[in-house]
Amino acid sequence: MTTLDSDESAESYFGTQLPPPTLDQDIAGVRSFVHRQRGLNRKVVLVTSGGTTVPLELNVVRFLDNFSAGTRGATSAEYFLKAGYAVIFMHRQFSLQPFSRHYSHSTNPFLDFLEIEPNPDKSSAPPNITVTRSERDGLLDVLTAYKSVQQSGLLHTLTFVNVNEYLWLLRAVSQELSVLGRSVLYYLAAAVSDFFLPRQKMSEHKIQSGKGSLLIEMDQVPKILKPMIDEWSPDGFVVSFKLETDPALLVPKSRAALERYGHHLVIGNDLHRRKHEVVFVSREHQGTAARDVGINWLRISGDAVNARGHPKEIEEDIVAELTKRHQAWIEGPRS
Ligand code: 9Z3
Repeated sequence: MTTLDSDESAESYFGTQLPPPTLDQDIAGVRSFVHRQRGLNRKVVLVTSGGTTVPLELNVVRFLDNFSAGTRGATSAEYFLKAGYAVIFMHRQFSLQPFSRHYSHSTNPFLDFLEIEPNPDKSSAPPNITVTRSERDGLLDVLTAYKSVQQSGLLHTLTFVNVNEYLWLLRAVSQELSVLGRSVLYYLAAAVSDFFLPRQKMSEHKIQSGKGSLLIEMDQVPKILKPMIDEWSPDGFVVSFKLETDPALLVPKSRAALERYGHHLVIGNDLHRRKHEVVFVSREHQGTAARDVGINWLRISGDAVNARGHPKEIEEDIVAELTKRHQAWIEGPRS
């Protein structure tokens, strides 16, 4: 297989794979959101979240998927909103979302917190629905934050399912966001497939069995961080995530990503320890040699609680650190 230079491979990808049918509509929505936030002089973060699928057929019956539930992205989006950012939340359809994530149907079903009580005024009137006493404070916190974000229009949501939709959207959204210059932060937490099946190689209809084993050769997904940083949004503050399952690879691979793309920060996380430990890999000083790299671990203990006495989420500390670094980038020297 020939390895293409990353810009070239991104260009050839977009030259051969079709855009999703809703792209223009999505771009128009992002454009007006960005325009509003720009007028208000607000910082904007693009949070990508959840996993991409890789369809195996044009009339898709089967696809490859990955484990990501979108917890990192949905949780971080809440902390960015709390920090005063406007958020574009680009997520896998049906993955976790800010606020509603607290009452996910599988881990915390909201129907279990509701009670039916007879209407005390009129026996013929429909009963009232109330919230279980022990859940009220928690729900009130979440609901208050949710309503306030809705009212202020600070959250814009976009969805993708497959890796092709993700790539087209990321390119278009980062091009739209580039007008914000340094005020934009990219927080790329989606779990993006490394391989895909180009439409030219896909079977039109459901792959039939009966011919023995199935062999599929996939192409490499273009490394789009490079054109994103060099061309689409050169002034943005870009944070990517690196996921590994072998702890020995985490720092070297995060470092290699930083050196390869020349962006601001790679946050490395191990699959099994990701809720308690991440590593920040960044250049000590912007513009310095790639070998002058800072490695900073961020850890929380399993029983840590936040200011309200709820279990602490590592995203709170990740976002606090990022907002500081982003501000320093905004105020830093222009090259
Ligand atoms: C991450 O590493 C995220 O932190 C997780 C979050 C996917 C682990 P959950 O959604 O999990 O909370 O369940 N995201 C980036 C993963 C990724 O695809 N990175 C690419 C790579 O590792 C580089 S962009 O090569």
